[in-house]
Amino acid sequence: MNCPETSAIIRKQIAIRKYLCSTEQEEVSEIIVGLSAQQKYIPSKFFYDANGSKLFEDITCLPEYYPTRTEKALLKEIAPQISKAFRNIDIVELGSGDCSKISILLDAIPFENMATVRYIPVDVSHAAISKSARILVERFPEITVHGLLADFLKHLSVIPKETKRLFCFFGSTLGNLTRKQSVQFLLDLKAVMKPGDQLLIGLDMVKDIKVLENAYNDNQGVTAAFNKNILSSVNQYIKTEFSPDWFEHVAFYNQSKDRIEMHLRALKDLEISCMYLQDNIRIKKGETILTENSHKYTRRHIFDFACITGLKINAVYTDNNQWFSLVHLNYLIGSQDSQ
Ligand code: AVJ
Repeated sequence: MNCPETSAIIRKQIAIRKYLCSTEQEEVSEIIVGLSAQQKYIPSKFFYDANGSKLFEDITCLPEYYPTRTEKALLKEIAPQISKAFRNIDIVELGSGDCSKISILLDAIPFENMATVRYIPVDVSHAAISKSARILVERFPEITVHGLLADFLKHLSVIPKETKRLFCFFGSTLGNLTRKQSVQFLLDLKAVMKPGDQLLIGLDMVKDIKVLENAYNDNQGVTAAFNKNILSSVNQYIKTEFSPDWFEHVAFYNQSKDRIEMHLRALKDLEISCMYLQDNIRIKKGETILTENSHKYTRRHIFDFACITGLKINAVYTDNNQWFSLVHLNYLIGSQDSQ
């Protein structure tokens, strides 16, 4: 498999463009701002260093963590319907991570159309993009991969526009944004979409609180380890010495806001020095740092999103328990005028 011809072909099929700036200044200030707020917080994207990405993969296999498994099964079910018409299309995946979800969709594309399909993963992790690009071109030799090393919250404008596109936003990643932020994000996304483009978005639904809370409080403590691991990411960026042992993992459902909140709760009074701050960071025993919001949705939210963006709901697919939904939206010709 490793002969030079093969790798030459693979190289031709894969291009990766980088749009992230190399300085870490922005990240440093995002963390500092969060730790200086009244309710201290750390932006959730800092979960995903190498160790955190691995722990997240472990989470997706936990018996309590239903979302990934449910979404994949659903995707497998609907893929033939959605993919049969794919020809001359760019499939853009926002926050692509490993390529396991997109593979399910690609698997259902008729073979004769495969060479007209380009896959555009957008992710902040170079490792994730290059690894998944390699796996995909091995598995689908006809396809072209055009990776974008970018933050989809900031760099939507760098996504190629020449061809009609399907935007995929799986995993209920939208749930990390507050309601206000998610509406703004969908409006930003709509603003780069053109008539003929489509959006396929995965959303975790409101359900029995026990099921929700168990999914974020697993028996093996993997979610707790994932939560505490964010501190090592913080230590890297702002050169602090937070210890995971000073905190306990807390995750609960906030019913008034339809979201799981994950926090790190201080087990004792803490004072942490940081070269970027004049004063020490002070945390009282029992005080928490919010590390993640994971919003859950109802049909009402889905219809509101469609209404606000002016995108047309083609279908809302859901599993028998209605635990997870895949929403397929179209940008219809003329729908930019109908708002
Ligand atoms: C990747 C943001 C969808 O909110 O369920 C899993 C991350 N956090 N367990 C989620 C997560 C704790 C996950 N998302």
